[in-house]
Amino acid sequence: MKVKEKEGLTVKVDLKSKFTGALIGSAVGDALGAPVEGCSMEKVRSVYPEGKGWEMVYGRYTDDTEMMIGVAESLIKNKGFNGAAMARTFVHNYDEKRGYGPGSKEALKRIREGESWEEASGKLFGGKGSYGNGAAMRIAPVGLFYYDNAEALREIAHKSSIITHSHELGKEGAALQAFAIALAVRGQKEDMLFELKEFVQHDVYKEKIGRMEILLAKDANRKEIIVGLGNGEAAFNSVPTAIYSFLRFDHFNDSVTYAVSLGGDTDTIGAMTGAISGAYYGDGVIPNGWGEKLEEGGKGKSYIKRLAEELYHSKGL
Ligand code: R7I
Ligand code: MG
Ligand code: MG
Repeated sequence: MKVKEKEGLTVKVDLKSKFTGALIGSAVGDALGAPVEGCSMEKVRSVYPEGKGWEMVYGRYTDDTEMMIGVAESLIKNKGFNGAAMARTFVHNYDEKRGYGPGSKEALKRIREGESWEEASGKLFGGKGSYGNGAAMRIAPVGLFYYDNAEALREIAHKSSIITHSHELGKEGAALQAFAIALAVRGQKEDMLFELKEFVQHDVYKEKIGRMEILLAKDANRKEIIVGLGNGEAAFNSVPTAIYSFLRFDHFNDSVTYAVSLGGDTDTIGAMTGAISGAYYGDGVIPNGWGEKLEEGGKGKSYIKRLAEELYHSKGL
């Protein structure tokens, strides 16, 4: 149980609410960003006017959430990580209409045709594997399941990435996002950058965290964030942006709308910001209008909420 001091108020955010907040927050961020994925910052503004409370347009989630659901289902069913089982779950859940990245699509096709989950993705992109953000965007359940063990979290983030993303920078992006979620669960916002700096291993991410510190210290405008941190599909151009969007504000909706307002890979940066923010504030702060609009159906919001609760219970909590 975490007790958070804010503006003189003592707000209790219980762990179960943080687990739910992370998964629903991720789905909500994905659905909010989905209608404007690939748009410029200016185009986003024409769909979501500045200064007004944003309304969810459709509430339909994309590949980010479909894969996040697969990670959660597999961790719950197998009581932890099982690579072959997680890969099978991704293949089983795969719905092309959710808009998968080309690398993930190809890796899952190879697995479906019989290649091993450990090898299928390594042959992509000239033999180095993908550094896309597809492993990071779905990692929230790993951040929750291993929130109290940084080294297990790193190991499982890497292993679960390999199913589709075996490039070092794709794996590290997933581990960084998972660790940001773990720190958010633990209530560590003030020292998040310090902890992340200690955690990361690659210079590309070390440099991005350094830039984040500089950008947070001033009132940076959106262009500076896009140039300095990125808003693209590479993990190193989107995970740091999501962490920044969380750290810059004190409310779930401010962080998530800011992330989407940058344009570019809006569903994914929205999802990753929503996961960190939801893990920090709990599900109680997710705007009602957004939660209500989030799709239901077979694996919609009620199902995602149930997965969060099962993840929580599977930790023996
Ligand atoms: O990472 P991935 O699953 O894509 C996720 C994105 C998210 O925005 C989702 O919302 C969905 O729309 O797709 O798919 P990948 O194809 O593995 O990576 C995404 C993109 O990153 C690729 O299509 C490439 O443009 C780029 N990329 C690379 N480019 C050059 N060299 C990834 N790895 C490389 C690389 O090694
Ligand atoms: Mg997507
Ligand atoms: Mg995307």
